[in-house]
Amino acid sequence: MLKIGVIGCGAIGREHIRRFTHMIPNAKVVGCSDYYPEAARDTADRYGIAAVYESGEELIAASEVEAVVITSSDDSHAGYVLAALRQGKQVFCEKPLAQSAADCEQIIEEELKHGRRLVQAGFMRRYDRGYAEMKRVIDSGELGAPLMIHACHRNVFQTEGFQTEMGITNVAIHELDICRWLLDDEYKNAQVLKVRQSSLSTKGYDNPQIVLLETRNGSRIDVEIQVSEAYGYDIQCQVVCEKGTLNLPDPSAVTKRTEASRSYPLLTDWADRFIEAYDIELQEWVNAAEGGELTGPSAWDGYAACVAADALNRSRGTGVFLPVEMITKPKLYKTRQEECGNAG
Ligand code: ISE
Repeated sequence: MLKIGVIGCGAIGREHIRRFTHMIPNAKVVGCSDYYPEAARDTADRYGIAAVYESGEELIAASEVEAVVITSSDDSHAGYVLAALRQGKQVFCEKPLAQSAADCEQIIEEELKHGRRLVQAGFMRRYDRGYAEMKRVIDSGELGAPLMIHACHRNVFQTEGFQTEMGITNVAIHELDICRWLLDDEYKNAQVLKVRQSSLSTKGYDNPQIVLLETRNGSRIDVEIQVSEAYGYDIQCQVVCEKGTLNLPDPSAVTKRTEASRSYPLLTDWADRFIEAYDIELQEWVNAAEGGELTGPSAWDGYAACVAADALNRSRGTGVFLPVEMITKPKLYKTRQEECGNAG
């Protein structure tokens, strides 16, 4: 049984606590904390959590907490991951791993001291059945080399305080991870463009934005980012390969035919769209953490996405592509194939 402490009892934190409590037999949430103490107390009452800690740091240091889950605000992630690593504790951190590549480098440095992986980054899309099948087909080579990705990330709503840069660090970060994973490639150049703005979106941040990427192998990626006020929560991804294309399936829904039309409803909330992916992700993390050997997205993956995010945010308004420059990949994060001398 993995004894977990959860830092951050907002929407995603409570969702994960619900999973650990009701769906994952080998997990137990033994403590929680939140910036707003009453949120932590309410959550503890609701899910029968024994301990409420005054701060994330206190939770991390508590002897009954074996593994830490970080679901607090994005800007607090890196500090908590570092604190958990300093205690030698396993940590699952929601995306983004940090707000900058520099912070991710510190995390990597700290993790390397342990000589084994303790950090998993919450890139749940890798556990979505649609993306997983796309990855399987690409890797099989059946369609030849992947040449391009066209993707869309359309949102209905963002919480108070959302800013233009978060369109990259909080929203497009999913595509920054999933595209390099699908292509098994790293980014070379990145640029974000401001396009004609939606008159429906008047909260002071850029909306929409277009993310353009070039990979080291020369694949091109375009991602349309609508951070809010879209018609629904709509995630699209098309991979164009030499011999065919792959499209991410929509979640299943009943089709209605009536009055000379055919329709089916779309979701509006990301937590519903990826509900199954989150379930699988957390069950696999608990199993792996119990076994002591993590296999999910690593601190390196969190870093790679943040390096691209940094370049994108720096490129805003310049009209040019900026290079995406990464440090050398430490051995800890290399696949067997990379260790034998191939790309990486
Ligand atoms: C949220 O934090 C997510 O992770 C969602 O997947 C994303 O679509 C949403 O825009 C983010 O705010």
